[in-house]
Amino acid sequence: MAASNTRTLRFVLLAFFTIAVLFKVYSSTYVSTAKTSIIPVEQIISQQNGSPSSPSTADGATSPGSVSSDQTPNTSNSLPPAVHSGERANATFITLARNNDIWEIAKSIRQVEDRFNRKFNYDWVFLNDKPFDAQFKKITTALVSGNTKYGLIPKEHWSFPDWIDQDKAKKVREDMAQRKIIYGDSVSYRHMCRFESGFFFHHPLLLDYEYYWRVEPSIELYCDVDYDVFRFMRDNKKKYGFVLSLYEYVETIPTLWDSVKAFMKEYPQHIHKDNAMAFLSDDDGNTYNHCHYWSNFEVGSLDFWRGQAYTDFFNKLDHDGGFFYERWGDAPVHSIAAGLLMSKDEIHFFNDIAYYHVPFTHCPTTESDRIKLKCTCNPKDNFDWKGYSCTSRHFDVMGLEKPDGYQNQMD
Ligand SMILES: Nc1nc2c(ncn2[C@@H]2O[C@H](COP(=O)(O)OP(=O)(O)OP(=O)(O)O)[C@@H](O)[C@H]2O)c(=O)[nH]1
Ligand SMILES: [Mg+2]
Repeated sequence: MAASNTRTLRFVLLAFFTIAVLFKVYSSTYVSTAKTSIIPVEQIISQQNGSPSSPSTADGATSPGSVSSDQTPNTSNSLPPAVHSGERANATFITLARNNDIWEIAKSIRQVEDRFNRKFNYDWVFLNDKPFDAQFKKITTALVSGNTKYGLIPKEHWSFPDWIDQDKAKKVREDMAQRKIIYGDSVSYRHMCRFESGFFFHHPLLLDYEYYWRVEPSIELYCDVDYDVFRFMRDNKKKYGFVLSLYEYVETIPTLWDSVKAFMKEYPQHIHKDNAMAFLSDDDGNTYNHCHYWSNFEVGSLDFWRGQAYTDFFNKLDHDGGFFYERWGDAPVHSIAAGLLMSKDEIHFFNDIAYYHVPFTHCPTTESDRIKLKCTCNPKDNFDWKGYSCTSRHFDVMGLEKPDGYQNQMD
């Protein structure tokens, strides 16, 4: 009997406690998140501060709005809006991938979305030389905040053109395999480089867009990007944006510069009078110094690649055959075109987009930038000022002042 009374009392107390908690929660002020869940304001602020919702003063009393010196406030009004308001540019992300790249591209997308695109909701176009499977589409559609589009690359953009001597190309691959040149024996890598050099911007899914941001599998983004990168390009008349630059393997492009010189002779009207030749050559165009912007990250103008100057440039290179008789990469091809056919002011270094693609990292040099942008990269990993990077040269050519402390990151 006594045990039964105790159980009843416990039940009544538990019910009373539950009702009291529910009343307290529902009488709080609510904030609606982007999805349908509702979270009390105090809880949000507490989560952002990483501290209790009512910070206490030195004497233990609570004082709303004040924070003790051992805590680090991050007031909610310093955070960007969840969805950026205002006009957007006509732009899309672009990824070339295979179905089995799904989990590596999923990681890349998640980072781009978290750091940038969840605020802007730009579209994402996926291209493949084979049809994308249902799993690839399902996972990527779930991750991207804008529309996703999936395109098959036409055969003529991913095959040997009829003027290529297949036997000669095969011998080159065998020779490069023996010399252990990276991807030297690969046919598909060559199709990929030729496609990225000459065709992705002609794909029907891209014809209506003006700007693109290229994203590869397995990349990392280390800082918040709170402004509209595409509108920056448009409003500042930029046509090519990069984050890393370096020297190309000489063995993969022995005659590329010969073709470029022949192009310059044939089409002098396409060479911009305010070009960035000094980034590409140390002797005013006689020889190539092998500097190039690393094209696995690019933000650029699709209209530039579709224009007459670049069309003539690519056709010349394509007919010379170096995509197959050597192993010309899209990075030097794009970079040489940007350096010669654009005004140098149209090329932009995105210092504030911290990025990793194996094996190189771009991390902003200046600590205040890294703090402001909530970066997670180790500044020691920054490749910008190392000996094998061309970014220092880019700064010199553009007349840009190098950031304080860059000398400390040279080795
Ligand atoms: N559809 C398709 N995509 C490819 C193929 N080969 C490469 N890609 C894509 O083309 C881009 C460049 O290829 P990667 O293999 O990353 O080449 P890389 O960046 O020079 O070399 P890694 O150091 O291996 O990353 C990536 O987005 C790949 O997913 C292919 O045969 N088919
Ligand atoms: Mg890659």
